[in-house]
Amino acid sequence: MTLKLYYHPLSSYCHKALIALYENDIPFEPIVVNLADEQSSAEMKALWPVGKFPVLKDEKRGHAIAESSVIIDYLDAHYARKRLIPMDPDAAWQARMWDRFFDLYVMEKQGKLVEDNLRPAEARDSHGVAKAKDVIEKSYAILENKLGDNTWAIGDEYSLADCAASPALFYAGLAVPITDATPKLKAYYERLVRRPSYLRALKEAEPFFHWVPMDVKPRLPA
Ligand SMILES: N[C@@H](CCC(=O)N[C@@H](CS)C(=O)NCC(=O)O)C(=O)O
Repeated sequence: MTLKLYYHPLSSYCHKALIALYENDIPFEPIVVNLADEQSSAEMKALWPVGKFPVLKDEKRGHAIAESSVIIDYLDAHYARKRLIPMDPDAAWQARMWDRFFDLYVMEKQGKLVEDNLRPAEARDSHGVAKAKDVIEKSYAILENKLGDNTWAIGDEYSLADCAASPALFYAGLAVPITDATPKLKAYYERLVRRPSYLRALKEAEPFFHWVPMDVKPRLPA
């Protein structure tokens, strides 16, 4: 197989890469990595010493590509029939800007909540957790204003920004629920989690949902 994806089915950033692969029916070999196991992660770390997944290996072109947004950019350039970063330059910067928004102000903050739950009681960072939740709440309010009548993050076309939004909102919603107080965001979230590409990634993650170190465990959309 030309493409190998080093990933874990539960990982939010890996969901972004999976969505892009599934959106375009791009064949790849999935390689599940256990980061806690040195042997399991050695091959991936040899490709990307930072040691974070997803990592995509393209055996045909001889490249290892890291960072979920860059993987999507690479798939667009070489494998996608339907681009996730639009050709139109103004739509392209908007897709990239909102991808950054979801990664930095929703996904990373959700990561802080997960990381804190894994700490021993005496090392918990309640100040950092409160700050992270505050940023997520502010992000929801920004999105409620931004979405308007859009079907997807930047308009009517599904893009890179929606790939980032899907896992960011799916996991952030466990700690900071998306409610009727933000109806446009709630409706957008419902569209995201029912999109076949993301639903497929979620169904593959479901057997591992009980591992998520949050009080509220993820569930498949009803
Ligand atoms: N900016 C990176 C973030 C990747 C990332 O943080 N991945 C997490 C899993 S969701 C990871 O590998 N964590 C393991 C670690 O930090 O040791 C991307 O977009 O791919």
